[in-house]
Amino acid sequence: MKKRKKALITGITGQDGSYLAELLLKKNYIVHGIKRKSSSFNTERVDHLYIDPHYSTNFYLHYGDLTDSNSVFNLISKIKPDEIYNLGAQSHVGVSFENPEYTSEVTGLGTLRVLEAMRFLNLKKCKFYQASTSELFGKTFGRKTFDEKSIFYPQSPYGASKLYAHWITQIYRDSYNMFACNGILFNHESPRRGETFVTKKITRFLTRYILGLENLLYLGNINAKRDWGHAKDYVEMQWRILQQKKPEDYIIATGKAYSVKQFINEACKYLKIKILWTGKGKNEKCYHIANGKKKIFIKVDKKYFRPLDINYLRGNPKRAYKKLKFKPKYNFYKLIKTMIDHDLDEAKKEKILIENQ
Ligand code: NAP
Ligand code: G4F
Repeated sequence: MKKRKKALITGITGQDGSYLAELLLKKNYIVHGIKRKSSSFNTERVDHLYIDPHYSTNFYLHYGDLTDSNSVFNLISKIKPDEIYNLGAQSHVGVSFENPEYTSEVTGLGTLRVLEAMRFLNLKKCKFYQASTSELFGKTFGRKTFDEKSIFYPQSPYGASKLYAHWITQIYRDSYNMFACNGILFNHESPRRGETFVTKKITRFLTRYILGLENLLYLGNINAKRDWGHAKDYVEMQWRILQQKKPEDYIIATGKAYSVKQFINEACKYLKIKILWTGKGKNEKCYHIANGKKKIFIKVDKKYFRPLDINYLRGNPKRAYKKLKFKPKYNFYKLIKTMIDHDLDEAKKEKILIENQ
């Protein structure tokens, strides 16, 4: 009988970690994940996968932290995984300006800690996936798209930390002949996206707004453009990257870019909310038009602007199309619908709870 593969996922409680765990379990892997100690439950995204380990299960959660070499080393040594997916990170670009040192510890050095444990334990057959990012490209210099050969010029402490992680992954691959790969993923969203990222902030607000649970949304740079895909499509590529013959780095993107404002417009269209934009830059406002009246419901607030931002990111996924047979199931419009449908259900449940209080 074929031996079942063991995977270790750092960041299993996050958006990608939860989808990847589902995918690997479907592929008959035994899945181990590292979760951080928190004062309240932080496993909401994977609770449906959890089975009390006193019963038969293929899914295990372990306490650990990417800032703690001992926990990383001990877990890798105990589990001896066939594949490690390093998805754990302080992943919020805005927050990285407020907590740059912590971001570097987790997002940058955390990667080194995993690679060093693999090297020290001589896990020659273990494959390693690093969650690299389009934030590495940073400044556009007039470039229209970014591919595997584009130069990096990050614009945030997060981007700089990820750049270190990206290079250290390549350096370990070349120095120690490790099967270590970077997936350079452009923005990917889903109903499980963290509430402080812009897409989720919008879909959550709009669905709660139409049910009367919220009144006003404040946003930052709404003219920024991103290449937005769905996390479910992207985690499948994370797995495929590790199934290739040679360890290589890949761009995963849709090849299309839309602004935050376009995201709002499409979301409102889907919810049949009639809107009107006025003003420019920090004075830009969005009105909801209903019953012959207009009411401000989205405003720009300088609090949400970053000291530096990237205005435009669009990937060129040609290589992934060809080599990984990447064929995304979601486009921008389907992504928005999926997020809205989900958030509307959540808002309805919330409203019922409030009404029954
Ligand atoms: P996410 O939802 O923010 O998840 C991040 C995960 O990392 C969470 O499980 C979090 O745990 C964990 N984590 C944070 N600090 C940690 C620490 N000190 N030790 C161990 N784990 C820690 O991020 P995501 O969207 O799933 O993204 C997954 C990875 O891909 C990240 O590395 C991100 O930087 C990268 N990436 C994301 C995108 C995107 O558009 N989503 C694009 C390119 C690259 P808690 O649940 O306890 O917070
Ligand atoms: O949703 P965001 O915070 O995502 P961002 O900064 O692009 O980073 C995400 O994607 C990266 C891949 O490119 C990942 F590596 C990273 O881990 C993360 O998942 O912001 C998107 C854009 C930015 O330009 C931001 O300035 O939206 C703009 N924005 C405008 N108003 C806002 C807001 N972003 C947030 N989070 N909140 C706002 O109110």
